Amino acid sequence: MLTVFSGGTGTPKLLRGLKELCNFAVIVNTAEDIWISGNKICPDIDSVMYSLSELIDTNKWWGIKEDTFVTHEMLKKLGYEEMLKVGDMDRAIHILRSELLRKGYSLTEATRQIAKRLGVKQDVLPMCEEEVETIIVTPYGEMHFQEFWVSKRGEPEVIDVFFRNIENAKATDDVVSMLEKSEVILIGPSNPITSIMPILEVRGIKETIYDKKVIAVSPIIGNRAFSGPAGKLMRAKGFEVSPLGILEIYKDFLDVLIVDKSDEKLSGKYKDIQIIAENTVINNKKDAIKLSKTILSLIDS
Ligand code: FO1
Repeated sequence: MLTVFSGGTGTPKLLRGLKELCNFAVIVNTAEDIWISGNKICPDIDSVMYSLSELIDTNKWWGIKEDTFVTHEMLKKLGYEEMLKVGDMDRAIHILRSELLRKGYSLTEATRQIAKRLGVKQDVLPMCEEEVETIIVTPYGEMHFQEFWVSKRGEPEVIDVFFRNIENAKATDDVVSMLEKSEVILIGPSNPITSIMPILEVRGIKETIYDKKVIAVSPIIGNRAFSGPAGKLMRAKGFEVSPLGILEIYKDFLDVLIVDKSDEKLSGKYKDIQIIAENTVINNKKDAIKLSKTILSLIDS
């Protein structure tokens, strides 16, 4: 079995290709989740589900394609400003999730039900049930990741990043049994600090991946993050912003790092880790399928 660790942007792009070629499960970051207007938004789970069901808005890589924002705009007219621009169809998913949670279902079960209703065939598993929050420490104080990224447009200087309540988070039974069944772990091209680190820090996850084949796709090309604030956050955590910085973060358990063709000079062996260069820029489904084929060839080798 192949299990993919995913955040909300880079990896869902890849999953859209991978799903055409094989079956897999996805363990998803929930540390960027936030309650807005009475509903729980799980941006990364939703982007994974929307990508796997072809509902994703491929312009923004969050939300549902052709969504409208009637409720969001009406709330604004009423003087109530939501932190995130929530689409109407997207909000329907948040309402259903929150109702299931209020009825006592776990986030794992609520996600399973919603994914099934959206026609998703793969197992999409939240990393844990406990509420964990990515907090960005800035000169203006501490703020939730969404406040930093959306309200403040990722502009404040980042002093530190931490995951509130991670010490109480433990892998769910579903995550544990999926990891037991998995021979290969794929760490997608997601932000290593805010998307992948929370997954690795959930008790019971990192411990289980040392004896598996772990393949990662670098979200950093040259000295720049492909998208989002990965570069800024890596720097704040003391890592070099380069594929080698990614290697440094994952080196304890990594077997293969896929870097972009433009970083071909890095290919070869670094300690025990194989570095392979491939086109990692995903502009469309064809790119996603091509990169997925390379990944699958590495699994078989
Ligand atoms: N990102 C934005 O930059 N602006 C938004 O208004 C916004 C709304 C939003 C609503 C639902 C959702 O699931 C995601 C949303 N995002 C928005 C994306 C989100 O802030 C982040 O890109 C992810 O958390 C990164 O993984």
